[in-house]
Amino acid sequence: MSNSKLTALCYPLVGTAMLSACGTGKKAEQPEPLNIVYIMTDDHTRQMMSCYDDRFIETPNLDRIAENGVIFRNAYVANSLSGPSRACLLTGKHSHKNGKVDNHSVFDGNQQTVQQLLKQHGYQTAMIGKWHLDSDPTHFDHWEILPGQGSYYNPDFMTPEGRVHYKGYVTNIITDMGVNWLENQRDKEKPFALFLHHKVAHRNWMADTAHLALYEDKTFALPDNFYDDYEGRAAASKQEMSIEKDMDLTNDLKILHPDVQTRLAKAYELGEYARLDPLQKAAWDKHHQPIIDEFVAAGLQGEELVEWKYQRYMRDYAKTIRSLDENIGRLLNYLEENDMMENTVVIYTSDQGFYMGEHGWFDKRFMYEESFSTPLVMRLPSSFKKRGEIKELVQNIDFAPTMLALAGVEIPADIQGASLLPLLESAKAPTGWRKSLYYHYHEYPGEHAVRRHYGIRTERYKLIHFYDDIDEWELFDLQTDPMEMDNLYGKPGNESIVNELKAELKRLQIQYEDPVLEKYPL
Ligand code: SGN
Ligand code: CA
Repeated sequence: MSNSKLTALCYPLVGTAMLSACGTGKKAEQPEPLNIVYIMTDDHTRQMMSCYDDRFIETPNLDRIAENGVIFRNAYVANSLSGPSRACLLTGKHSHKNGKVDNHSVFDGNQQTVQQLLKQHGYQTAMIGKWHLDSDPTHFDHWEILPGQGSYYNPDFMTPEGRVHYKGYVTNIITDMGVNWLENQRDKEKPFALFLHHKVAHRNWMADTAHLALYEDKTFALPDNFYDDYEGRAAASKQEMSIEKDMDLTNDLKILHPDVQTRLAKAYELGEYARLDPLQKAAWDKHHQPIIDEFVAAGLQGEELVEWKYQRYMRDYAKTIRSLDENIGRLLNYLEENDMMENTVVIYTSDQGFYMGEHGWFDKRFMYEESFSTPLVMRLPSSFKKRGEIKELVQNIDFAPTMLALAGVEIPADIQGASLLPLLESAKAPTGWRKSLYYHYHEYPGEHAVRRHYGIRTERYKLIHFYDDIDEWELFDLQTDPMEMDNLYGKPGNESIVNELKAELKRLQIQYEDPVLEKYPL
């Protein structure tokens, strides 16, 4: 074993026994490499996970992960969109470095990835579920992925052997595949990294028929800024992700009726709705028909209509999360019953956050808190000393180096994220952790019309520059204005904080080598 490898092993795999052996000249006890179960959902936001926010729903099984480990209060993504987030995860690099800047560019799977490095160091690697990188997975011993966004019902999967059709509900199927791989398909002599990527809770929020009746009696409170007028925020005023204007009555809210003609009605009727088999369709129609009839008869307008849309949206989204939560419970039970928890780290996160009516929106993309943030909880073996809340600023570019550190693999110098292990190893926060995060969203022109922007977030402030066809800056004081309604940029008294933040933004753009700095020098 080379020295560098030994150093790497001595640090992260700790166990006290291991640490005390390091550097003493005594023969080190060989620690068992840790297994990694990385679960990532799509568009699951902190507002809909009870260990973060208990206003709306209960998620007891997701909360179980945090209860037996840690909850990150300040976890963020680098670019709030599916494909780019997945590329950040696999490479540990910002979008401009890994090349997957938006949902249309093709990910180059020949570049260095976390699964490649893990595999080189003896790990079994598996990728199951939503992939969304437009090129085939590389360096996985096993993969079964949804084509594109995939389907909620009776989904197809792509495998190295070709396309396979499944019957049932996608969240159950992905969990079954994960458990089946753990139980029957892997080499049990080797440590493993399982990437389980759910489709839930992506638009158009199709619930499992088993959960259709849930939340129907519940009225969800409107966020305080539901009727935002976007004053002083030009980019926010130009988006196309409003519940009022852009949420589709048929595709998104399942009102399939000849009197309701919408832009996406045919996409729903010939798409997700048409995939239901006769039994599923019978349950679906039985539940939805009375809602459709009542809606058409009511002829809602104005605020009544938009608030009706909000309630349906919240209910459907909540139902898909119920299914997820039950399936997370099933997977945790499997790991517990098979005595795997003492050598397995379970990571739960999403590809980004989402708007649940804040600013009047659904979707993501903006650097505002709801979509810039992402849930992040980890279940940890007892050898890790940290439990409870972690408040440091962390980002999805940190996931790859964290997995490498868990595996005792040296972290290549070109990885831009930082291992989170120092935050997990001791009850005390490490000194010298990052004080600011960098963000860059690239997909414009594009669906939902969110302008390109980059920015910086510190513990207290956020500075954003929207560029390309507009040139607008925004400054928010998150302490006094957590909902980001009052753009302080250009208002007297904020000059010095703007200058400080711009200097820090420039430092990050240089550190991460973002070429945007050449075009918009700071
Ligand atoms: C689809 C959705 C969009 C969503 C993108 C990206 N439209 O195109 O609302 O923003 O995916 O989502 S839909 O009518 O087809 O549902 S991402 O999570 O994959 O980035
Ligand atoms: Ca997503």
